[in-house]
Amino acid sequence: MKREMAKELSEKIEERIMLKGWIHRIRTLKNITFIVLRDESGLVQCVAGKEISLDGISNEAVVEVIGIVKEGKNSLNPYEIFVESISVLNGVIGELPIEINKSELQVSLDTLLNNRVLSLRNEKENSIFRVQHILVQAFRSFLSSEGFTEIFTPKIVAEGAEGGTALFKVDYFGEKAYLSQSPQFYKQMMIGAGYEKVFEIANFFRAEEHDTSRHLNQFTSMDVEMAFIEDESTIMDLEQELLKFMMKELNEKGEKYIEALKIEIPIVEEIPRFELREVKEILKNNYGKVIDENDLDPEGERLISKYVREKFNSDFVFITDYGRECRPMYTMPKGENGTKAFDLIFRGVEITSGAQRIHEYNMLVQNFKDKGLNPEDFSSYIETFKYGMPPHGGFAIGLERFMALLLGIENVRKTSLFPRDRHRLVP
Ligand code: AMO
Repeated sequence: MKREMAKELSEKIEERIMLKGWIHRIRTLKNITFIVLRDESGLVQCVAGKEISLDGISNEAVVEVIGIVKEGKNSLNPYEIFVESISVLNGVIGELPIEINKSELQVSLDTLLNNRVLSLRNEKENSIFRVQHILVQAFRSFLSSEGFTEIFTPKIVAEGAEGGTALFKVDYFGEKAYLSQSPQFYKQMMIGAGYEKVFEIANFFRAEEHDTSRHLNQFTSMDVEMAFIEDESTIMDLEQELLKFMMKELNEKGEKYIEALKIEIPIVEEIPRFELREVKEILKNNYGKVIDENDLDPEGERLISKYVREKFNSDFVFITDYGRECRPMYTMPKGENGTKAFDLIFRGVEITSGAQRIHEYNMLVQNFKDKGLNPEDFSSYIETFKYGMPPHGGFAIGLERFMALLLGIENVRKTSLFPRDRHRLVP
C-alpha cells in the first residue's frame, strides 16, 4: 500500500489508505479515541473505536495508520480517517522534555534550543526554516537567471578578510590558520579569474565576544560580487531587484508559513538612499541624536529606520558614504575621507554591507598599509590585482539576521537551526 499524506486526501474519500507520521495529540472518550496524526504536510484526525489496540501509542510516537477516508468536521483538515489499524513504528522512551503540540511553545530560549529536534516539530518553529528555504532558493534562482555563477570558497584560511573582526584559530597541520569570516577575498579573486558575476551562500565564522540578539559566531552569509560596475549604486540597484524577487517568491510559495508565522512581508520599491552625513542631519534635527563618528550605532540605525518608515513608507533604507576609518581595507575610497560603501538597514538593523572595491594594485597596497596591515601577509590576494582586475563590487546579506527581522523574531538564535554562540556548542 502506498503512503498518503495528511493534507492530500481530497481524491481519496471512502478509500482505504495508509498514513505514516507522528502522534500529535490523543483524546480518549468513553468509546472512541481521537488521534491527531502529523506528517510533513500537516495534521489529520484519526478516529479509533474501542476495538482498536492503542498499545504503545503516545504523543510523538511514530506510527502507521490504515483506515478509511471520510469527510471531517474539524478545523485541522477537511477529511478524517476511520482507523482500521494503527501500529507503532517507533515509540517514545520516557517523558517528552517539551510539549510541542501547542501553537506557541511556552519554553525559554535555552530549552527551545537544547531540545532543538523536538522544538522544530512545532509548526511555527518548523515554518521558520521552510521560509529560509524559499528565500535561499529565490536568492539562488534570481542571481542564476541574471547570469551569476555559484561558487564555493575555502572556509579554512591563512588570514582574516574583514580587518577588525576577531578570528577563530585552527591548527592546520602545525601551521596557523583561521576559520573564514567571509568569502570577501575569494569572491573578488573570482572576478579576477574572469567570472564577472558570482555568488555564494555559506557559513562563516566570527569570534566576536558579542552576546547580543543579533550576533552569532557562525552565521550564513549570502554573498554577491560583480565586475564592470559604474560604482556602488550598480550594486544597490542589484540588491533592490534581488530583494523584490525574494519577497515575491515568499508571497507566492510561502502562504502556509506566512500564515503560521504571521509574517508581514515588506513591500520593496525604490529603497531610499541617504548619505551618512544626511542621516546625521536627520537624526540631529528629528531626534536630537548627535553622532560624531563616520559610522552609525545601533540606536542610529533604529532611528533612521523609523524616520524612513514614517516619511517614505519603506522598511528598508540604504546608507552610503561611510567614513574610511570604519570600513575594511578593500573598500574603494571616495573623496577626502569617504568610501564607496553602503549598508542596508531593514526594520532598524543592518542586514547588508556592500561596496565598490579597490581594483588598482598600488591603491590596495597603500590602503592595507594605511589600515596598519602588512600587505605581504595578504600577498596571495593582493598579487591577483597586478594582472588586470576590472572595477567591481558586491555585498553580503546576513541570512539569520534578515530572517529574524522579516519574521518579527527577536533573537537570531531562533533563525539558526543549531546556533553557535559564546555559550552554545551543542546540539
Ligand atoms: P559584514 O561584516 O558587514 O560585511 O557582514 C555582512 C552581513 O552579515 C551579517 N553578519 C552577521 N550576522 C550574525 N552574526 C554575526 N556575527 C554577523 N556578522 C555579520 C550582517 C551583516 O550585515 N565582506 C563584507 C560584505 C561585502 O562587502 O560584500 C562583510 O562581511 O547581516
